[in-house]
Amino acid sequence: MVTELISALQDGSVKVIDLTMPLSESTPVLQLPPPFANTPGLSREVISEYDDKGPAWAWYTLTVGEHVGTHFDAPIHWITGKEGQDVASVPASRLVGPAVVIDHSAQAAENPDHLLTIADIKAFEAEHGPLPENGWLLYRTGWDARANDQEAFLNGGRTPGPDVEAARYLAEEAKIAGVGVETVGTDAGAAHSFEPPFPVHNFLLGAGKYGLTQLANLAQLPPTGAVIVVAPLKLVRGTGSPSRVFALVGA
Ligand code: 23J
Ligand code: MN
Repeated sequence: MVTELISALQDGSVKVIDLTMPLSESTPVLQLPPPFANTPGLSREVISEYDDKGPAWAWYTLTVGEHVGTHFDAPIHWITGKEGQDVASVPASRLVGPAVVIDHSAQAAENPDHLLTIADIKAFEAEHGPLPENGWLLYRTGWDARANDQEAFLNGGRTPGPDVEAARYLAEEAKIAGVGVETVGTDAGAAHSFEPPFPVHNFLLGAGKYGLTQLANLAQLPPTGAVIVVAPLKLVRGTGSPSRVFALVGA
């Protein structure tokens, strides 16, 4: 009941956790190897700043790639999903739902190339039940601790993520709406050399599901029981969008 939710928010028994990384000129940005083009990060130009172009106000023009910072991947981002939804076509009901967290922060600290496997997902499901229908699998790796340092965050392209079979399972078997990660992409850093390349993008977006990257504060979520609210811009023809992402968590 929403009335109970209101009371719980008021008495603090449900907390709002911000899963969003700050978006600025220093937010880490993906770097693909040549010959691929890269996205610009955030930059801005002054329109006016309490000056003769606007004496009482400040405002700026943003230049930013769709896939910068904490952001959402829509199906049309990938060629396998190109007949699918753009960001503006994603129904709001797909952007609010249950979230579960698989925590591999210990494994990723040991080995930055660590991969999530089907066996890991099935072990999680054996303990906690199936991945939630219309919900999100959030993959915790501890990578958010590196987000203030582009070099540590990109780590020379060595970052954890799902392997090919896990990506296929998440796209084709699980009933989830999407997959969220702390790293710069939903795919592992080595995924350009997987077969197919970038399997999470390939399978998940091809199945009409969604991605979320550069999440923060997943350590504050329980393995199951949180609700996530994902708020990308309603960008027509958008392949992705910087997003604000919140979780509601019981005390
Ligand atoms: C284009 C190509 C490869 C990747 C990506 C984009 C992303 O990570 C993204 O933000 O969608 S891995
Ligand atoms: Mn993206």
